[in-house]
Amino acid sequence: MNVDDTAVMIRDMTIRGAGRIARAGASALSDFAGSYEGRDMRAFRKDIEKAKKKILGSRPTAVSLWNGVHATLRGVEEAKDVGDAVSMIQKNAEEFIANSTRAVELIGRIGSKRIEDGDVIMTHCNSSAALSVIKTAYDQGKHIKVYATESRPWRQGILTVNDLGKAGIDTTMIVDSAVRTVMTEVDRVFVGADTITSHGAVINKIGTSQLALAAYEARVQFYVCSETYKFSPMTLSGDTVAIEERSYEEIVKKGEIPDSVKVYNPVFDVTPAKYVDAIITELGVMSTGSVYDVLIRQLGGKIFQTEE
Ligand code: RI2
Repeated sequence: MNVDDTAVMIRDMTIRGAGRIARAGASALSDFAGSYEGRDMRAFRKDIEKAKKKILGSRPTAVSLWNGVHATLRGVEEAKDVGDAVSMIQKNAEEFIANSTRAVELIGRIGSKRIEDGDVIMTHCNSSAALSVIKTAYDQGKHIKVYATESRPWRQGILTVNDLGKAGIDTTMIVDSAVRTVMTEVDRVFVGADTITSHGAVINKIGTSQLALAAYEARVQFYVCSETYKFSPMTLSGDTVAIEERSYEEIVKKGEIPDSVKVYNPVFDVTPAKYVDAIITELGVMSTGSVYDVLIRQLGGKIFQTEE
């Protein structure tokens, strides 16, 4: 699919979910490179840079998109000609897509060990990583019950309950404001992530931090299911994560409230590391304190941005 259409579909959430938008970005850049007709390397660099900016400008919060795009363009600076750059991009994208898809499966297998027969689970929004854990545990024959939040305003909970319900899992949908009431019945919470900072704070769908607080209060285990490409290298040098705000029309219809009333629609929130029991990744289950280590290894020891 072309870059412009992909950027529009990510922005309007036709393609959504932190993992899916990263794979879509990688695939669009690969298609762009594959259909490039020019042979001038300088022009190619400029054009691919423009394409990269379009994809990255589509949604600001999930670092998965940034990491997917950069993994796809790795090495292009050193390519000797356009043909070389194109095959690098195609190979990188293919690898990124295959690895990120496999990571979701691995997270499912690793995370399912944390679920016991008879567990009552709560999840929020629609995370393929969290659903992989829950569905794998169910497929292993564990009897589980799942509470899934509606996740206003986009109501991604509808996707979640459809997926779980069709899989045969005992599923109950709740409104977001029922989280604290229901938490007393829950054994474990599993949510996804859009970005995890170097000190283990989790940026995920708005309302995640409420689940975390309610779980903390009720002494319920709170797990974040996240591929390691959702770890943000920029946060190592102190960058903060931009929280996307979307249109008021996702919350109220035009004319439903007076024009003088403002509507604030942040779509992600930050859960501090202290409320997270563990992060389930494709590398294994880790504490929030281990995110720093994984990032350093991913970056080959190069930690801080310098002026050079
Ligand atoms: P997976 C989603 O964002 C939700 O916040 C979800 O928890 C997160 O991406 C991770 O999803 P949105 O695109 O990568 O619905 O686990 O705003 O599928």
